[in-house]
Amino acid sequence: DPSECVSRTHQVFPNSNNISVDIRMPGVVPTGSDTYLCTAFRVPTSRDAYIVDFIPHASMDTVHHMILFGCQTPASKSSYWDCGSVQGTCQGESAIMYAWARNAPPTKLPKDVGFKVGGKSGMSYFVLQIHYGDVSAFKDHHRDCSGLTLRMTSKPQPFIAGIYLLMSEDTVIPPGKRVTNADIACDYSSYPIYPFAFRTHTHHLGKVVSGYRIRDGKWTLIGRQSPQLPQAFYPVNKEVNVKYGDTIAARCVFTGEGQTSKTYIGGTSGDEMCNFYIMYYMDSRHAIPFMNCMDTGVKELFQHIPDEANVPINV
Ligand code: IYT
Ligand code: CU
Ligand code: CU
Repeated sequence: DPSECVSRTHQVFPNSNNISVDIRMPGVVPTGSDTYLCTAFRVPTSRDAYIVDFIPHASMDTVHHMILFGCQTPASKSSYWDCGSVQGTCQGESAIMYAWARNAPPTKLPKDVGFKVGGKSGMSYFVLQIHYGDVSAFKDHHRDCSGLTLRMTSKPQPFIAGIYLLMSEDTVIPPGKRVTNADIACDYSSYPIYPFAFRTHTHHLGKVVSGYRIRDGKWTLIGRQSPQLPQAFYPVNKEVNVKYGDTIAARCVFTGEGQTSKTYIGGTSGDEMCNFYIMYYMDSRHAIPFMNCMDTGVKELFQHIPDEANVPINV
């Protein structure tokens, strides 16, 4: 139905604090397999608003994954654009808020938790990125309107959702070498965060990615996953909080087997990335919506990483 094929804001109940926002591809026909398309939508309020739920609408046969970013300025002014290579998603900083991947359960925010957008949050636009995998389903030239519905409220939420991103900047994977680790660690020196979901991301050479909290020398798993499985946000293993004085650490295990040249960190599918994302909530009184860690940590620290972090997950 082409009438569903537009992004729009619904003021569902007059005089209520609630709105829902549809962010849809504007009836696109991806031209080749593995096309990344992006569309931008202005946050429909200049006041602070809170996203409390995400409802995915994706054609299962063609959409490989969807990611929602928040940013100040989208990379393009077009109704949609190719955001796979040259043109990215946002100009300047961007923050990931939601990821949907085929064959993975969708992420739910806990009660009383919302992502803060609009107002002074620095999030004026949503950018939706869709990775179209197999496009043979488009032989009939139908148009795709996959996307998300965001349920939003202007009512301040007790807890603010945020993302802590651990990423490696300088890993080099030698060709033929069976195992290369990318280690990342930072001391945590802010108000407590309560992780509830995690996401791993590498390209083809990643075998397993694990994230931990280290408190008094004891390593507690936040999440461990194969980056070759759908790269959605998965629920954390058990309740782990992170507070002032803890260390947050992650390891990506790569293999250089079958490669003929060195692999570096970079943006193409021939490059690699090592990312561990923690989705957390935090008391709104001192909330920090985005944090990241790019340090390699001290070598001695990783001598104590649990063995499971080195065990590849075969898929
Ligand atoms: C070099 C690298 O690892 N890039 C990652 C992490 C990253 C995410 C965001 C870096 C920046 C960001 O603003 I959001 I600077 C990366 O590009 N990861 C991809 C997506 O961009 C989210 C991924 O799928 O995790
Ligand atoms: Cu994908
Ligand atoms: Cu990547």
